[in-house]
Parts: sequence; structure tokens; C-alpha cells
Amino acid sequence: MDKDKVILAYNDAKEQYATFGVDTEAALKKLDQVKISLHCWQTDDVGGFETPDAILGGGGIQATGNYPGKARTIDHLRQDIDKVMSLLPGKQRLNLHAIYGDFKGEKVDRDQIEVKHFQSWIDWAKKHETGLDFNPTCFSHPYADDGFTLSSKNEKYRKFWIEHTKRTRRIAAEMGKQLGTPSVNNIWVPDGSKDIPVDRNAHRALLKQSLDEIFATEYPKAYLKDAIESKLFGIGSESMVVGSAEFYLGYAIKNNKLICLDNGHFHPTEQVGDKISSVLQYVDELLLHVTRGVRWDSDHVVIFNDEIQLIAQEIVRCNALHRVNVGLDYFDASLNRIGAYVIGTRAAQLAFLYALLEPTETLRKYEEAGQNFERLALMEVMKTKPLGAVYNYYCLTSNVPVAEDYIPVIQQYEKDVLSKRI
Ligand code: RNT
Ligand code: ZN
Repeated sequence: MDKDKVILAYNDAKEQYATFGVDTEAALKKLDQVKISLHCWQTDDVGGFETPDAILGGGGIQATGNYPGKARTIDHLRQDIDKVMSLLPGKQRLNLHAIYGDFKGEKVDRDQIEVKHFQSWIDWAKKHETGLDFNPTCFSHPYADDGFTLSSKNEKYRKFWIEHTKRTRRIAAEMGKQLGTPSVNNIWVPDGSKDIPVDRNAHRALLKQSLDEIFATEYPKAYLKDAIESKLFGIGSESMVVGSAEFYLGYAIKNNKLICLDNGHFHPTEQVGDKISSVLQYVDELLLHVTRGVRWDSDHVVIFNDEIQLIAQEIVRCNALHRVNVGLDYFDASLNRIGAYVIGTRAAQLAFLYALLEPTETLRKYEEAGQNFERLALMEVMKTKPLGAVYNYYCLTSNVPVAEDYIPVIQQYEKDVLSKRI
């Protein structure tokens, strides 16, 4: 896009927002502080690098599609993430799963992972001046095949997953220490049952016991933030998920952990945006898994829709940007995966920018005065204000492609790099 036109449009937008008392410069400064953690698993459909062909399965995670060009090696992944980051304004973090270690062809089972398997990632992050986040991988493994991991009645399996998860905390804390920015280690387990169980209670008691063991070791907050993620149902856990919303929210409040809200993990008419001001009354910080569910927890590419707008608005309205860690979580194997990241991250940024450009004070005054017509009218009017012009200016001043200009760049990358991968 023509540089002068972008600036001209921005100056006009700036004036338009100013008439509502909204400062676009201040909004952009705040937006630049919103670090989005890119989930590494969109590059390869949650495969990981443990074995040449790790199989996705066992526990409610399903990527569909067979678009060519997926990352098959750690070098591919790094190359892809570099490309993605070069197309995004602002600074992002990288979110790794334990199966993405640098195992160098060695068979390392999950209960054996160590910092050394992630040191090259830490070095990568140092070079990129960014932070890393982390996750235990309690799925895609024979010990997860019966549907239970940390809540398993099989003591051997449960111990195995406890050991794995303990190690992820140690690794994440080391990432945080070396990188000077705390690493969020998020625990999600697929545990649940396909058909109606009778002993929900025992599994929940076991999950609680496992978490207590896992969290027994303390790490400095400056290095590690522990998060736990609930879910409503998954493939193969339709009738009961052990780690339900109530289970983890209770645990997080009682034990001072971060609660992870994945907006694909609730009943379709529930809004994660509505939950933010509730949970922030009781926990210090949140982790968001920003996704797009289509009819179910389908993990479609994030777009700029009502759902993520409300999430961003509520965070901004609560003045809680500093208490919310933002991560993406989706995996669509049916389209260019680099494109999937750029669309999703830009959509999330747009949502935050939209929220930051809201004349919240005016809306609040209307609300307090019972002027509900005026409140709704102003919300509607703001929808057609030149948000895009402000975002384009952010891209321009960040030296990344503006608006549709990123499309040909990705097409070229597909031609030069992705299409050549076998
Ligand atoms: C699954 C959870 C979980 C995973 C990642 C890969 O339903 O959302 O966060 O998507 O751990
Ligand atoms: Zn998630």
C-alpha cells in the first residue's frame, strides 16, 4: 500500500477518534505492549519432533486437512516462525509444547525431558529477544490411550505424567530465568470419558492429588507462571472431562495459579469475555487461549469476530492488560499455515486495538445515567470508525506489510519454501 496514503488515512482517523476523546497514539502504544504468544503447533498440526512421524491422537485434539508444506523438522518450524514474525507488527512470544524439543534424533520419552533438549530454543529466543512459554504434552502417547493421564487410576501411568509435568515446570522456569521474562507453563490434560462414568469423583480427586505433587516445588514468579486449562468436552471425552471449569477454577483460586480460558472450551452460548471480570476478582492473572470454535471446539483460525472483540474489550475495560497473558490456540491443516498465523495474530491485535479505541468513559457515563439508547448507538457508531487506518499505520511504522500486502509475501514463501517440502 502507498505509504503516503496510509499516513493520510491515519491522520484523518486520528481526528475522528479524537472527537470522541480517544487518543490513537496512546492506544497504539498500549497495543505494542500486548505480547501475543504464538503457538508453535500450527506449523505442523500438533505433531512435534519426538519421532519422525509422531501421530496426533488420544485425547480430543484433532487437526483436519492436508495442506502441503507442514513443518517436519525443527529447522522448518524456526524458518516458518521467523517468516510469521516478519509479517507481524509488535513483538510476539513463542509457545512450545514439550514434544517440540531438540531431541536430535534421540528417543527421549516424556518422563526424561531435560533443559538440554530445549537449550537451543532458549538460544533461539535470546537471539530473537523474545520470551518462551511452555506446555506439558499429555496426549499423543501410548500412556494416554485409555483417555486418562494425570487422573489415571493406573498408578504407573499417573506417575509417568506427573514426572513429565514436573519436568516441564523445571524447563519452563529455566527458560524464564535465562530469558529474563517469566515463562507461562500451561497444563491441559485430555482426561475424560466417552461414555457415562460412575466414578467421576475418583478421577477428580486423583487429578487434584497429581497437581498438588506437581506444584510441590516452588519456582520464583519471575521465572515461571503456572496455568491450568479447563475444558467442556473433547473427542472421546464427550460425557465427562475431569478438568472441568469448576475443577480448575477452584484449584486456581485456592492455590494461586493462573486460570487458562480457552474460548473453545465452553458451551457455545457462553462468552469468555463475560468471564474475565469474574475470575479477575479471585486470581492474579489469566492465560487466554484465543481460538475460534465453529459449532464445537474446532480450533479454526482466529478472525476478528464478536467473541474476541468482547474478550479484548473486557480486558481493557477492567484495566487488566498487565494481568492477562495472551496465547493463540488453533490448528487448521487445510490452508497455508503461515497465513493461518498471520490472519489469527492480526485478528487478535485488531480486537485489542478496537478495545483500546473505545470511548469507554462516555459509554460508562451513559450507562450510569440510564441512557441505554445512547450507549448502544455509540457502540454501533464505533464499529464503522476507521480502525483499519490505525492498524495500517501501526504496520507501516513497524516496517511490516500493510493490510493485504502480506498475501503475496506468503504466496511467494509457499512457492519458494513450503511447496518444496516433502
Ligand atoms: C486442547 C487445549 C490445549 C491444546 C494445546 C495443543 O483442547 O485447547 O490447549 O490445544 O495444548
Ligand atoms: Zn487451549
